[in-house]
Amino acid sequence: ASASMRRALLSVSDKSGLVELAQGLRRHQVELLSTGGTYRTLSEAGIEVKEISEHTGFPEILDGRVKTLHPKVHGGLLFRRESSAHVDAAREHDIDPIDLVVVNLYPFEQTVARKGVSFEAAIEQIDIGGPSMIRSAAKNHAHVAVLTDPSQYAEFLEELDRHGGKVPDKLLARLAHAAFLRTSRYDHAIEQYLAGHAGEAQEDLPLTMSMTYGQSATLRYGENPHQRAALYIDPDCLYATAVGAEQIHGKELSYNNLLDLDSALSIVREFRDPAAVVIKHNNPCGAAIADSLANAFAKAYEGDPVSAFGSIIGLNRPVDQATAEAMTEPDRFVEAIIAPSFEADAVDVLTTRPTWKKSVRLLQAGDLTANEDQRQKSMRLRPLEGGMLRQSADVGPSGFEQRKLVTETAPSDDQLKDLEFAWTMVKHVRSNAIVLVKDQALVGVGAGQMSRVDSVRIAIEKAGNRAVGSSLGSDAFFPFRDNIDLAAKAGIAAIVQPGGSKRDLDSIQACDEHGIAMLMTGVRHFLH
Ligand code: 93A
Repeated sequence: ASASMRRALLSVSDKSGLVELAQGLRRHQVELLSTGGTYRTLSEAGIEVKEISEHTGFPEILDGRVKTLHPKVHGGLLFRRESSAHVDAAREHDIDPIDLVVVNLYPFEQTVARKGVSFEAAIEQIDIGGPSMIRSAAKNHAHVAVLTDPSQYAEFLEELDRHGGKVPDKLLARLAHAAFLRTSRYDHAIEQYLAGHAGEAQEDLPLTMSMTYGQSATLRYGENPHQRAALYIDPDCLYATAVGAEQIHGKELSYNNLLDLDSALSIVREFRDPAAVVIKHNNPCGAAIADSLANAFAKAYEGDPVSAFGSIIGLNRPVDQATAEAMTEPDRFVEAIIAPSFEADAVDVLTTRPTWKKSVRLLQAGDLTANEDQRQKSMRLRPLEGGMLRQSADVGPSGFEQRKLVTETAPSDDQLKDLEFAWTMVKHVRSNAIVLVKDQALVGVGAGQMSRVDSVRIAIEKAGNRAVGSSLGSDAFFPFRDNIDLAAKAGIAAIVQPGGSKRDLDSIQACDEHGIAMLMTGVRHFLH
């Protein structure tokens, strides 16, 4: 089925493409109605068009605040063409059908984005008549078409030509969806502006929320192939993210790729020095900082080369050729790489090496430091069955700056660097989290265990003989001294942890017995 286009109402603020569209409609003998400014543009172009005030018999009043808010407009859009009662009512009240609405709205978003715009000027840009027509037309999309953006005009005319002046149902349905997406975004922009004006947005961490995430992509599947999944992007997020990154090469991203890429980026952006991280199942299995990106990558990969197979790599510098060479060494397999950008030489290496999977996904995230203040205020969502948790992101001061030495032994300068690195990394490992660090590289990780001592044991096992002289970070306090005793046996030299256990003194005493240096930060960094 389809709808015939006999009468159209055009009322647009953005007049681009308007004349061409009107000419196309006239070719199909569509009668054109129009509001003041739009009418002028069309008649000046020599197009036959009637003013809406002539059609309704009611003038535009109140400086244009009321121009199309009339029963002859909304009746003409809303009556059901297949209902004899509706058709009779329309006839009785002299209401002619309107089959197409072409409306784009007063530029509210652009107006409030400008500096120094007065509140009164912003309010005047709240379009009332336009969204009303868009909504009426979209509700009655069984019979009525609605265009809300010049980018839709060309396809619409092509379809009209192809179907002899009619619009197929499928297109009507798509246009109706686009229409409500447009009005919902428009209202969201007004809501955000008024929230700011009313002082609501002044809160540091607003706990009110509006969900305006547009569906950006349907994913092939979710965590597992039998799960359906989609990705949504926050259009208001201005800082560099994995979901906002530009994919310049490789296979389609999967649900699990996106999870890992998100973790990878959140880790490497912590460091000012060249940094690399290797992610598997949302935990880092390798990470390092160094004097160059290539060296950072090599150190990170060496952290756990077995786990690194099929990993996601994060880097905090533009990827250069040397780093690309290091990544593509034989027997290395990487699923995806995210970095601020890729140099042309690096892309060349990463996409043509014969021994390397050419389907590797390359993602350019852009400047990792831009709009950091927005990131600092950002919130994280976590779905629950039948509900949702929301909290501010763990992005503030880590606590390392307020660390206290609690043992007789103090860390050496090198150990202090490793402790700081460990403290940064442990924030990004699922709890209970233990990391071991040597020479500013991750050498052992214990993640996601139900008892802390098991995480210590796993981290030590992963590190092997690299545990000797390493520094340990723990995301929360040690409940018992057994953790320290295990660490001492493995040769661990220094520890950083929040402290706060009833038995802190036991742990401190254990450190003193073993000659281990320990810092307490006072800040816990659970991550579940
Ligand atoms: O002030 S309004 O909310 N009142 C109305 O009745 C109305 N009807 C259409 N704004 C209204 N419009 C808007 O006028 C349209 O959405 C469009 O953006 C604009 C087109 O005006 P003109 O044709 O005079 O340039």
